[in-house]
Amino acid sequence: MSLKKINPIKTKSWSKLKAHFNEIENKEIKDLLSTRSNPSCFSLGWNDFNIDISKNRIDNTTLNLLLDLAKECGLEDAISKQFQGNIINETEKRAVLHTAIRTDGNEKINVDGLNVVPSILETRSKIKSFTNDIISGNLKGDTGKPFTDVVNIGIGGSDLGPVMVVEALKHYSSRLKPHFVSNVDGDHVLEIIKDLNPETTLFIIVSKTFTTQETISNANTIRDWLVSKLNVSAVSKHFAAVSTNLTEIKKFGINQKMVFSMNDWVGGRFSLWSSVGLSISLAVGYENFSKLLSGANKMDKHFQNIEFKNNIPVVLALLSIWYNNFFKCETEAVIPYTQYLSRLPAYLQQAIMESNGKSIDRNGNPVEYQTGNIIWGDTGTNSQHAFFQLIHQGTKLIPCDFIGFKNPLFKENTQHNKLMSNFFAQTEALMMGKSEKTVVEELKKAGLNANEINSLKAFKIFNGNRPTNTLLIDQLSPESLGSLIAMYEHKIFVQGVIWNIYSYDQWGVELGKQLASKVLKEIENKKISDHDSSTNSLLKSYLSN
Ligand code: G6Q
Repeated sequence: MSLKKINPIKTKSWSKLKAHFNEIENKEIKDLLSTRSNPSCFSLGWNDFNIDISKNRIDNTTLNLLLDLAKECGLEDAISKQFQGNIINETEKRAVLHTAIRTDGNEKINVDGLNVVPSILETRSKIKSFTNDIISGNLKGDTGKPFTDVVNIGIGGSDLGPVMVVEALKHYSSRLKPHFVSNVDGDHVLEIIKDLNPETTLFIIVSKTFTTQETISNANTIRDWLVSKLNVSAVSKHFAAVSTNLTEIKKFGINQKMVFSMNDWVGGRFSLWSSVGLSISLAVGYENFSKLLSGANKMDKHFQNIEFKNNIPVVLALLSIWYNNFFKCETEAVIPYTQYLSRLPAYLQQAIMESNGKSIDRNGNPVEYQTGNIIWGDTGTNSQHAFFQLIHQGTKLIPCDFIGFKNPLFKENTQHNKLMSNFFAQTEALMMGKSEKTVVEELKKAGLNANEINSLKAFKIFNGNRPTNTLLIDQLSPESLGSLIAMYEHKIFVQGVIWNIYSYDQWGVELGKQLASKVLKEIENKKISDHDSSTNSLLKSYLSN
């Protein structure tokens, strides 16, 4: 059964939200804070997550109307269809079950009438023994030496999730050193392998299709390098593969024991929980990988079972729609206050923008409203010294997620209070701003005369009223990270359901790929065919090199 097709802007709640927006548009968050009838609605506690949404341009009515919108758009039905394995990715005719691969094993999940849980657990146990064998040194390279380095060869969904998680969980590292090769840029792969010892390096080719140009080119380059350094029989000991394409894996020369399967009901950008996460398991050990899955599974249960008003992904998604569709915000920023999450914004860019960057609705018609948010961000405090100027005083309204942790990871860390004081201060400053009166007082105190104050004050005023969500979590652990990622995954789905689009396909990445293969042939044959005048002249210039 497919998802319902409901045009959100034709719903009663949308009309009410429009009228309500006119009332609230110019209100100040700091005033709304004191007038809200039920302040506890603006704070969502769950496990070790404490999510404060009170610094938003909303009141109780806004929240209620947004919750009505979710109901009117059939969200409840959509969630159960997703978890039941219905074909909700209709344009690719697939179920969407990344949630199944982090099952706690106590449920039955049917795809085409077959319970897939046993095979999920089987793959997991293969990941576990492989990980343990590599880390313990039981499985060795061609010359009998234990592996020291692991290189993940993949791109897009077969790279961004693993690379983000491995960086995020660096504190929990195993003895193996992880590396990631993704770009078809040959310099990228050569830069990475130049310092590696072929005798002690394991390569994992991660490609659902095993036809992706970037991944296969990098894998071939690395295989040639390995063969030149060792010998052709080393390939079967130094390469593992994660894919659905068993025929191509065999042709590459990979040993069956080193092959990990994938399912077509797990989309690339949601696949880090599957054998695509093999590099995560190797980098942090299977126990930690398993905790990551369990944290995600807990968030899945929260998302499935908790009423919408206390449902974290649902509420965050609705707030995002509020800003995107009513305030007409173009972008959202994600600012983690931990260096370990430096890759989170890039990961979310794919997850969010590839999923909801759509302009055709589920009826096949062009949408009449804005979809897909543009996501960007970087870690605090670094970003404070970079782009925060624009968030504080620029002309654009940019809702931000601030993600912080109560406890640091190093016991010896004496700087955590400094980090977190910035975390709290920034959201307060964004909301409160700084009034003309305060600016003038400060300038007077600093000894400026009236003329100087008059010419300077406008530049020093902060209008404030800039919305933020604060996500305060006990500690960055495999489990809390799993929950955090799953939270964003579900937020994406909720928005897609309400926008009446298909979040789980990605046709928009095809056109450029097709053209690139045509252009490559032309470059190789040194014969340019009929492009537009701009592309023709650029290609001529490239070929004249
Ligand atoms: C993600 C996309 C895409 C995909 C890559 C790699 O949802 O489908 O990013 O993951 O194009 O594809 P392969 O795993 O097939 O190489």
